[in-house]
Amino acid sequence: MSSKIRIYEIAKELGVENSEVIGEARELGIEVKSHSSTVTEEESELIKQGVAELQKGKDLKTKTQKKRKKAMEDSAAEKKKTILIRENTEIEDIASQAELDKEIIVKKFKKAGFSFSSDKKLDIEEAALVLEELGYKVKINTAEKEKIKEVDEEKRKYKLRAPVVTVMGHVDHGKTQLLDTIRKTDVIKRESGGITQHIGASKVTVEGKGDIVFIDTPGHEAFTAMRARGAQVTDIVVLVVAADDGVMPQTVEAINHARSADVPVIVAINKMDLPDASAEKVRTQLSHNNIITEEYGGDVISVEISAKENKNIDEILEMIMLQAEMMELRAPVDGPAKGVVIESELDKRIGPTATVIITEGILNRGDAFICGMVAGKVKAMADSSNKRVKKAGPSTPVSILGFEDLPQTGDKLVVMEERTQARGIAQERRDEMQSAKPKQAEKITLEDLRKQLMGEEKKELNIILKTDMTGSMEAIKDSVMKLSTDEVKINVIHSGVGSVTKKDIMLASASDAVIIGFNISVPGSIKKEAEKEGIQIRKYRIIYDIIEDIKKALEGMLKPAEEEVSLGRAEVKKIFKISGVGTIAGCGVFNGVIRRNASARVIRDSRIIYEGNLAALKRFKKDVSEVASGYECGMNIENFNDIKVGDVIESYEIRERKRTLEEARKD
Ligand SMILES: Nc1nc2c(ncn2[C@@H]2O[C@H](COP(=O)(O)OP(=O)(O)OP(=O)(O)O)[C@@H](O)[C@H]2O)c(=O)[nH]1
Ligand SMILES: [Mg+2]
Repeated sequence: MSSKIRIYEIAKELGVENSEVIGEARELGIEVKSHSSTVTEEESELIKQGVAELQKGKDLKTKTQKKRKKAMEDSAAEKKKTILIRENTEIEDIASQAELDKEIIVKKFKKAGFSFSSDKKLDIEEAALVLEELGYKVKINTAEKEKIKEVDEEKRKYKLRAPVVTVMGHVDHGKTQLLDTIRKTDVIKRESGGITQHIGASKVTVEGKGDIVFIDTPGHEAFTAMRARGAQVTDIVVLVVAADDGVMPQTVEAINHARSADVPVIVAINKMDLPDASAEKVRTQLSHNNIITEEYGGDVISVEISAKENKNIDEILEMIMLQAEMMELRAPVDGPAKGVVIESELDKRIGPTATVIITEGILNRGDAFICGMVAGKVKAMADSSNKRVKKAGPSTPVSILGFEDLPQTGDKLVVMEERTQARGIAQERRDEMQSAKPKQAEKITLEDLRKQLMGEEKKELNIILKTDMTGSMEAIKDSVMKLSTDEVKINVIHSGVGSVTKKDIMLASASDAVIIGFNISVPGSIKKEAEKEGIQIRKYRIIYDIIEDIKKALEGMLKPAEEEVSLGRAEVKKIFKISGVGTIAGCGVFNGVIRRNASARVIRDSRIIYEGNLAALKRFKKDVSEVASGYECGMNIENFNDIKVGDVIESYEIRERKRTLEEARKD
């Protein structure tokens, strides 16, 4: 007799699941119960053959899938052979030109060994390499290449430059106070509500040691983007932590920004003058966030200071200088000047201005430049103490006048030989933006569609936002959008820097929007226009107030929560059957009140057996609206006659209660 073989032995030998072997055996008409069932040697051979055939089929399937995918990629490449790229092209842009999924491109990048984050800007070489591998031809925006003068990096003259130091930390921990003390200024006093809502740069000379450029950032949670930008242009982060408050959410956020920008951190443990200050506690908390100070055996410098009482301020300056020396920060002083916009605003009298930190070369009055999508010529420049200057070299923050339009924060400024060239590039970049735009507007998610079909469209609050500066616009937009929930949505349908215009009113009127103005004034004629159109213009000076007000408005739009409130209970003592009326329950109220118009339920042995309304509530044959605890009454329940002695009748109401946004988010 041939030996018996168990199912799991076959599965193991073939490297497949037991279930597959069992399935195949049954297909062949061999009776098996489980993986430990046995089959004969011949049967085993038959099963093995069957499973092997199946496997082949599967492989074929995945191969076809792979082929199909490749064909898709190829045909996309075929259709659109040339892709236009330029310096700092975004992955989105390439994906849309290539008509490929963003993920495919991201994967290729990773495979090619480039570090990658989704908002990464690509340089020309990287983008070209990957696209060519995907079968595309690449056209570099030659127009730009020719116009932006090539510089021979090797021949440039490099000089030491001042460190750019960004001060970060939680709200109210003393960042502005520290800078005020260092600069001997009084910026805090001029701030609305005593909080920083803009990014500000200033150059400070430390006697006998050199210059430092400080960037003050806001600590309020709304300003994440501003802090992130602060970290990007910086060489060193000074993390201010109040010793009485310790490490707080925006302290942690600041640590993360510093880490992702890969810049060294110096910790200023502030407010050491306060009685409940504990530097130890701060250091321990920091160590939990991977900031290990020297005292704890790490390499992060920490200095205990009091910004208010001017204690140890020299020491922190010295530490910054030391750190900077170690970093040997250099920048070329020849070649076309470059810079980064850290803030921009629209001044009614003088037009658009921007604060730019120069990163390379020397910017001169009269220089033509391109900055993001805006061309310009330096008409005037002022340093951080508002003194007019003719030149500005690396690591100098200057406010520049002469932009043809408002640049965005983060835009890069590059000096050009001719203003016409700059205008040409600006035009090209704007055109490109325009052609990319409508595609985005068409995007409608399945979710939206489903909701529309089901007639449960979201409630929406449309907002037009006008602010004094681009940075605050971004911060407000971000934090306001975050307030949206599944039920109520906020649309910032338009945002801009500068005062409210007639166009804004028209837009608000057409789209039923509220206009929000931040740190701007509204001319009388516009106010009248708004009144005529029935448009609300709400003005604010502090970002918290905007968020609070919008929260309230949204909460008003939420569907109220329904809550059951128990009013009282009665026990059934006697039953009367009255023909034509039904069953009347003679009850004693033992808790709260029974109300005629409230809902009622019948409870028997702790189980609800009926819910409905009262048809009648009587005391001594008289109809009453309610009966209080301690009294007897007669009740007739609508459409329910199966009442028994011992049942409990509960009177209850459903009340509506306003929900908060937090609740709505959890629901
Ligand atoms: N006792 C004491 N108070 C301080 C010290 N430093 C700052 N303060 C006070 O703390 C409060 C907040 O200081 P700011 O400098 O405005 O704080 P900030 O970190 O710039 O705050 P945001 O810009 O809103 O993030 C002010 O009332 C300061 O006077 C200090 O060393 N000791
Ligand atoms: Mg501040």
